[in-house]
Amino acid sequence: MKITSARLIICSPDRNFVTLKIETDEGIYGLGDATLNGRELAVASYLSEHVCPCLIGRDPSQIEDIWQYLYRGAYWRRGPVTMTAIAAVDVALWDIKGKALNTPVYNLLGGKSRDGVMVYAHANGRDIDETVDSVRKEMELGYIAVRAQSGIPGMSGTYGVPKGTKAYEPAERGLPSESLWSSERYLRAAPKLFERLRVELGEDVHLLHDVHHRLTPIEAARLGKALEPANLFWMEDPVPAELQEGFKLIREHTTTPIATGEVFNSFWDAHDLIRNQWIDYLRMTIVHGGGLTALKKAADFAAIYHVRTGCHGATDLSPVTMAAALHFGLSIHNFGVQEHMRHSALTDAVFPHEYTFSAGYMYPGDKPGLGVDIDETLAAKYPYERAYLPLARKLDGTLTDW
Ligand code: CS2
Ligand code: MG
Repeated sequence: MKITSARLIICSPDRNFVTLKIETDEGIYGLGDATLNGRELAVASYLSEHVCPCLIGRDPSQIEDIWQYLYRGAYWRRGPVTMTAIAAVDVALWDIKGKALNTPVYNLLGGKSRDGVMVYAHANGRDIDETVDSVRKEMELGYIAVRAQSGIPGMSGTYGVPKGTKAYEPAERGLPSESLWSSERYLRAAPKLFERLRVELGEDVHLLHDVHHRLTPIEAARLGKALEPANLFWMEDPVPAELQEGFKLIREHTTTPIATGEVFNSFWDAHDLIRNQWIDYLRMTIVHGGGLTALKKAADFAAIYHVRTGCHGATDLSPVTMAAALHFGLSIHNFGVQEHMRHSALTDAVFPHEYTFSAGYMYPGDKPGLGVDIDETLAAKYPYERAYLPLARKLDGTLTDW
């Protein structure tokens, strides 16, 4: 089998997606997600200008060799653009291999380790009352794990809470918007939210919370301690992770489990975090972390240190990544949880897929390959529109992490 073409399908059904389609001389094709929220065309250019020409004529079954060729051969290593591009090729090749061998991708990763993949949904509200109702709604839909994000008293808006009545979508058309942030007000409000959630909804539901990189280590330690009575499943991205050692300080003060890594693009971003057990869950995701080939290696290293996976799964990761994540989550032993921010009906129509949700778990289906496709005719009706993630400033105007 030989690769005969590798081309991009860029579309925007509600939000931007970049999809790589690799076709072969035996009529089998594979899909890879190449979406990097807010920087989509950078990855598209990296693929079309620098990667795709090198794929033509290659044997698509040589997944490991092609991964090494694209990683080492670039000379300039790592970074979100490079690793998202490599991930798109990698996932498309696993899709092709599954189709060629007439088996679902999870079978190529070691087979099923569990019946289904536990997922968590997003709940949010402008205040505690709305957020409690939102978590309750997700539980009524069948989720047994729910992330809760609430507005902060005295602040006009914050991460994770939609501005209008539409479902929360991180990227916004037009130039980046700016919002204000106050760690002091947040640190007063967050523990009250989870105290109320436990009183109203009980102990059984897994509650998660995303700090979204906005605190210092000692502030995160304070929050982790304050959240201990709520028994969170995890406190996510407590601090920016460039200083991996910063997590050591948090760890010394609290037993609230810690998850981080959705912005990681290489195992090396998590090396110290894992080998020192400074985290409990690795959020690095297939589309931004170099693909299934890379994530499998990262997960196997993490397993040695009792670290489990908790892959990122927001709407800015396409259904191709969702499918790949479910095959991955079904198979690896140290699976923790998979994020499931539901795509819109229009996005699901552009990306028909086999995966399903039932009673808190998702299932990738048993179709050969990933079990996801793209309707190119429908996709063409929704062209790319530049969009950005918001920025944040402290009350005194200092730019901070959004
Ligand atoms: C968030 C994301 O899902 C999460 O955990 O951190 O919504 C994140 O803000 C977006 O994926 C950024 O594109
Ligand atoms: Mg997050």
